[in-house]
Amino acid sequence: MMKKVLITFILLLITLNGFANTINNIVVVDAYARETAKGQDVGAVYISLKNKGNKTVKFIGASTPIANTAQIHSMKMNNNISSMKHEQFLEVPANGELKLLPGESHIMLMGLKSPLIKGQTFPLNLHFEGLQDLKIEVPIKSINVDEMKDMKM
Ligand SMILES: [Cu+2]
Repeated sequence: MMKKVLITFILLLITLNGFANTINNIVVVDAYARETAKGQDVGAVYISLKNKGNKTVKFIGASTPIANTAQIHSMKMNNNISSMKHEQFLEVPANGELKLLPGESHIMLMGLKSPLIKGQTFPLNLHFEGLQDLKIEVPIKSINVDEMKDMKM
């Protein structure tokens, strides 16, 4: 019985590793994009990056074949209006985590070549300073329309 549990556990670990997107000590814990409304040519990707190494890593941007550009944006509140700022990089702290969360930061996709449809995925290349790209598939989830409407550059 113990043996079976152990084997199951090992198999589970292998499976999890198979799905984890890891390169150079960087692990993508969670990534998703919001589906886009009709006629909308911008989108947002939210992501959590874990750094398993003991050196800070600079996340410097992303690219995808489905959009003309992808930029790292942070959001700030000013008089109840949220505005976005293009960041040249964000740091993934050593043995820490960088989270791009709704209302805080995101990877902005600009010039979308096709709408983002719930249930589909698209490829995204994550760029890190001095390191190899990390290629992931981003699942598309349904939107909270209000949040997107409030976005202003
Ligand atoms: Cu943005």
